This record gives sequence, structure tokens and C-alpha cells, in this order.
Amino acid sequence: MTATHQDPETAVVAKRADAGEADTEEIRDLAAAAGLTVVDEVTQTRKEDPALCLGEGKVEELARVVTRNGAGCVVFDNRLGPYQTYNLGNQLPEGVEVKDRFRLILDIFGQRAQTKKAQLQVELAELRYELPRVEAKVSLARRDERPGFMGLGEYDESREQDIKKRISRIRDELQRIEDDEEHRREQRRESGFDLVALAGYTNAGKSTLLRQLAADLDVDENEDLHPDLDTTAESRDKLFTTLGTTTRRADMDRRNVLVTDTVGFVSDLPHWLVESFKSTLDAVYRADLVLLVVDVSEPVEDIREKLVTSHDTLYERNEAPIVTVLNKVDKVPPEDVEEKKAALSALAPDPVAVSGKEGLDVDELKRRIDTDLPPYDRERLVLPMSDEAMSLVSWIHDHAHVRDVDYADEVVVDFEARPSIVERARARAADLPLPAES
Ligand SMILES: Nc1nc2c(ncn2[C@@H]2O[C@H](COP(=O)(O)OP(=O)(O)OP(=O)(O)O)[C@@H](O)[C@H]2O)c(=O)[nH]1
Ligand SMILES: [Mg+2]
Repeated sequence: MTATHQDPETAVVAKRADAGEADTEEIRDLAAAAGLTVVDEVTQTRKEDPALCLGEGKVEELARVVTRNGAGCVVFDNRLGPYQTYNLGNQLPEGVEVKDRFRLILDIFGQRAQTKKAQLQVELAELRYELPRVEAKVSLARRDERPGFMGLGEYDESREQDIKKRISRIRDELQRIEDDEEHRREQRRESGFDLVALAGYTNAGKSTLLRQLAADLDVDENEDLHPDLDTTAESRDKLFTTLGTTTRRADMDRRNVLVTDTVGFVSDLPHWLVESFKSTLDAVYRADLVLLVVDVSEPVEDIREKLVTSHDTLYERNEAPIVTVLNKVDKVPPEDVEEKKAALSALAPDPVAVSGKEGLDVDELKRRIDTDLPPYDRERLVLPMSDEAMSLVSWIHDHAHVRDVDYADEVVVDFEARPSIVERARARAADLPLPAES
């Protein structure tokens, strides 16, 4: 068969599994999310070959498949070491790029990063990916170097130093951004808001739920643009539609709640990659309540695995209560939802089943947000009839849920709010000047 020209947007997927069938569904979705067209796949079940990941014969087959399709790129679902990437490149037609799963995820993040913060995080992740590869080259060059001979390692050594310096500069810059955001969260709490975060795997339906819960437009001015918030846009299953964070005010009866949507998790993310996105995940780690969203139409074993990994990621840093949200109930018969609930009861003791798309049981979810957030304190203040007291009443209206105000000789205001808000209202009431004798 004759080779067509190589198309850089065309990919062949490769995957090695230790046992069983190699499932390529997710890596195909990831490749599509990166803008690649997957034309074919080559899989193998065997133990890892240290030089090539796949067996030698399999790699020859891979080279033939790549040539036949004119593919410009091979995407491995496996993690490839620096030498494996290099060796595979030598076995494949010239010019064909070899990417592993993590390189591909970095590509997607790079394409989606729109804010300064997201771009810094992507760059940090890329440098962290590159560093061990450069270090490996440096140590090889050192080993082979003969005394008195300025060797190959020189370039790599200075590259290694550059990467380390850049990593530390980016860390400082991200730290400043994190501090600003922490400050903003504190200000929002002081204004009487409870902070709720949506977390979960990519494609679970977090952004769709945000739309259902939201009362008005974004409250963040400088966050990522959100193509997925356009309700008129045709939605189709796509991974990592959301990379930054978006915060919106929820439409609630009693509490003032801000809901933040965040980047989705993906399976098998290495620690360094998750760490690079810590600033984005801080919105989850520092929330007052986390809504952990899963797609209930997936097989129960997949859901279980995702819940376990999500809990591991969250419990490391988060003390907030978690409400598990079983989303997409419209895709599953009710009896299956019940069966899955029962099967997952140890991990998700009291989940809420909803459909973000159809708006089913969103009110029930709001009730759960209300009850599972840290409780409000209730207070009843008796204030003198004065201008200062009126301005305190209006402050209480802004920061708390007012149950009743009674204007007679005195003002009696009955309200509930975050404990810190109640405390401040009490302090302000104690400071009110006594009304002038008349
Ligand atoms: N049938 C059905 N589809 C849904 C529901 N909720 C979301 N979807 C679809 O699932 C896909 C993913 O939804 P998103 O809200 O973008 O998911 P996400 O969790 O924000 O994904 P990332 O931003 O990639 O982390 C979209 O095609 C939605 O239309 C639901 O309740 N039922
Ligand atoms: Mg999203």
C-alpha cells in the first residue's frame, strides 16, 4: 500500500495492557479533545518492554499502520519513559510525533488555558514533565564523559538549570495569585456568602449543574471564558471543557451561596500534574461544601473507582462536608439508579440523584446544600430607633437571612447567618450610640 502524506492532525492510538483487553475508549476521547482525528489503533497485552513499551514485532506493525494511514502522530495511553519515546521515534516513519497520555493531556490543557493562572499552571506542568527527561540525559552524558572532554551534556545541563529556575519563579507567581484568591474567598465569607464547589471527573456534568443552580451572571471578572456556559451552544460529550474556575451566585431561598465550577479530574493523573493545578483546585479544597458529581449512567465499577480517587484527592486537603451528586438520572431507569445507590452506599452514604440537563430534582439538591453547609446561628437583636441602627439593619439584610423585623419603640431584628456574621452584628449592635433622651 502506498503511503499518503503525513497529516499532523491524524493519530494512531497505541496501548499496552498488563492483562485483559486494552480498552482505548478514553484515550480516543482525549485525542479527540486535543483536536486529533484517530484513524486506527494498535494494542497489545504483555508486560512492558523496557526499550519500546510494546514488543518489537508490535512496534513494526504500528509503523506499518502509521504509514498506511499517513498519520502524523502516535498517541500512547501508557506512560512512556524518555528512552522509550526516543526509541519509538526511531522505529516509526520520519517526522511522526510520539506522545504519551500525559503529554496529550498537557496539550489539551495548553489549548484551553486562557487566563494567566491557567497558562502558568500548564507551563509548570510541562516543565515538570520535561525536567526528569533532561536530568536523565545529563546523567547519561556525565557517565559517558571522558576526563578533559567537554561533552554533549553541556546544553542539557544548562537547560536543566533554566528549568529549575523557571519552576521556582512560576511557583512564586502562582503563590501570589493563590494568596489573592484566598483573600477574595475571605472577603466573600465576610460578606455573608457560603462557598460551595463542584468537583468530579471531566464530563460528569459540573458545568451543566452550575447553570441549573445559578441565579445570575458570573461574579468573577477575570476568570476563564466559558464557551460551555452558552446554553444555546450544542452540547456534546467533550472532555475538559472547563479548565479555569467560574463562580456564580446560586438561586437559594435562605442562604447566600456562591458556587464555583472547576477543572474535571481524569483517571491516572500523576501526582505532579495534579499538583500543578493546585491553584485551580484550591477553590475545591477551601470550600465550605463540596458537591462531588458523578455520571450515574456509567458502570457502577467505574463510578466506584472515580469516587475512591476523588475522595483520596479531597481528603488530603479538605475538611468540608461532601455531598455526592448522581447526575444524568434521565439516562438511566429509576430502578437502576436505586441499585447503584445501594451498591455505592459505603462511599456515598446519602447521595442526591439529579439531572442537570433536564433540571430534575435540582430543588432537592438546593435543599441538601442548605442543610449540609455548616449551620447558621440564629440571633435576635433589640436595637434603639436611630439612624445608626437602621444602617445596621440594612447591613444585616445584606449579610444574613432576616426572618423578621419588628419596628415599634425599638427595632427587633430576628435573623440567621454564618457564625462570624452573627458575631459582627452583635459587636456592631453593642457599639451603637444610645438614643438621645427626648
Ligand atoms: N443526559 C444528560 N446529559 C448531561 C447531563 N448533565 C450533563 N450532561 C451532558 O454531559 C456532557 C458534559 O457536561 P459538562 O457539564 O460539560 O461536564 P463537566 O463536568 O463540566 O465537564 P468538564 O468541564 O470537562 O470537567 C455534556 O454533553 C452535557 O450536555 C444530564 O443530567 N443528563
Ligand atoms: Mg465543565
